[in-house]
Amino acid sequence: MTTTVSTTPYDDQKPGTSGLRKKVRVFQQPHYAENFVQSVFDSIDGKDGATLVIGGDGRFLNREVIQVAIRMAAANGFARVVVGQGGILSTPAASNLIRQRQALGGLVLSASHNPGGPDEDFGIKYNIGNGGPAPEKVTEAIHARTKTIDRYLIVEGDDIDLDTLGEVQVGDLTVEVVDPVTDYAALMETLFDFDAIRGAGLTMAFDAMSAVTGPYATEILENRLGFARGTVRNGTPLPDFGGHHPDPNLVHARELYDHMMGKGAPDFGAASDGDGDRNLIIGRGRFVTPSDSLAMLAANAHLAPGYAGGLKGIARSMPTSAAADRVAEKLGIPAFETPTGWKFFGNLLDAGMATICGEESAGTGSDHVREKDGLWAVLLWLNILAATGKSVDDIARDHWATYGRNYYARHDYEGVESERADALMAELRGKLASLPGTRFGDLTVEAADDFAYTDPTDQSVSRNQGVRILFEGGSRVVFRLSGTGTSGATLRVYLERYSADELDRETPDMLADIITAADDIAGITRHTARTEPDVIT
Ligand code: VG1
Ligand code: CO
Repeated sequence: MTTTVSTTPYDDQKPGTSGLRKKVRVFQQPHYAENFVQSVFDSIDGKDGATLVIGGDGRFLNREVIQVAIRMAAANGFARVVVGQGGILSTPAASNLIRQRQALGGLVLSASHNPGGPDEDFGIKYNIGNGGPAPEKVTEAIHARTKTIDRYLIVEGDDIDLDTLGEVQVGDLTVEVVDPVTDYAALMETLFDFDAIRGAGLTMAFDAMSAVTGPYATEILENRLGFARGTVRNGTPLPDFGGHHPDPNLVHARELYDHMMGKGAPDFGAASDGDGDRNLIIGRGRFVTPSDSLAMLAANAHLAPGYAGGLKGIARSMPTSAAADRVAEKLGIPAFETPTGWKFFGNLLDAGMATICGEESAGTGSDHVREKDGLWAVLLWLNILAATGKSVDDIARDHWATYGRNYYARHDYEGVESERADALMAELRGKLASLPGTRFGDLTVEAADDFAYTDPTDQSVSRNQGVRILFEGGSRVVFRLSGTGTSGATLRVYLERYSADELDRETPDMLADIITAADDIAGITRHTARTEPDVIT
């Protein structure tokens, strides 16, 4: 039954910030997906008799790759595959299932917030037994294997029925098709006070962006929490996300934003991304930046039953604003600053050093799973609104009055030629040592470095994680290149300015000087020929 198929390596299978992401057409090359999946299997021990979780965000190619991965899992010694019905599992639900089933790991098929369809993006990510993205030493081993791979193992056979719940055999492998929502919804009920949320009389709008959270949000928000039918918009997962970017930001979730800023807005608005791990939070008339959301959730988490005992620590990625650090300081708990990407939070969560983690890119989560979790953030916000009786705007204003406000924005320059983006970063790195003391307008550089992280649990070091320019007075700009794109380079410029007393200013005004300084320092226009970012979040 098991066939050994000869293959030759592809030279572009290096996992990025969150797994291997490429155009669908790249994945459709002969043996491309098989090579990567086999490289994963060749890089992990303990497959014999083990359980593997498989699921994805439902995008184009999801079902095809799942069928192949199941037959390869059978040929590589796994005893059981747990797969979401229809091939669907949100990233946080996959993380939960891996943990619940004590699986060896899982394959999460997604390109997250990137668009889907025959000409768009696909992705494969391996998660380890703690439910989280494989750490760098594992992704490096996988990458090394992709460069030498010469065969893969597969069981020949027909496609299995992914749409019927229950068990089927593929050779010696048992494939269990499970409801993708049940276990995840049960977990949410243990963390949050569903009765209080139900009883609070709140109204809301949730935009699932035609992506994976539709069925989760419909079950949890409408069926269990009693929000009105129609609260969940775009709730059916589509292989091409209806032709949109399933990226919950002010550009791609503009309709929700306009709704929340307009007359008759509900109390609370939220959206999630392609694979369900991101969240966008907008109260009536009040957008909350993801960095602020992390800080506000951490400051109020004790109001939800799952966090009533308090937090052990708060972790954020380096480009995320320091708002969360102020909360940690007040709570007397440690604050951690990690490189971009959820894989760096896993060890801190496993070690019980942090309870809540977050990124400026609309990712927030806790130790309940090992991925960021969009609906979790939505439910924690709802729990806080229900427990306090306050509006999102009240919570935000109270927070700033207590802690001061970190004005924050990210400017993305997309589709930049890779050579140009690399030249910009190289030039920047080359002049870091000379920057301290230099003035740009009214701003003076206090320190400049290339962020390196030493994991406090295993002392592993990750270098070149983004250039930080810190100005006197606490403002800063960070430059890094995206590790999730599939064509050209995306330059991300992260801008932050803290104010203890100016709490009600417009963000662009507060950041204007830093934006000018950023271009002076890095020569963005000179290198990229762009005068404006493509996306501001
Ligand atoms: C981006 C975000 C990062 C996030 C990653 C995966 O990475 O900046 O914070 O962890 O996407 O999120 P990059 O390298 O493009 O900046 V998701 O929702 O795509 O799994
Ligand atoms: Co995502």
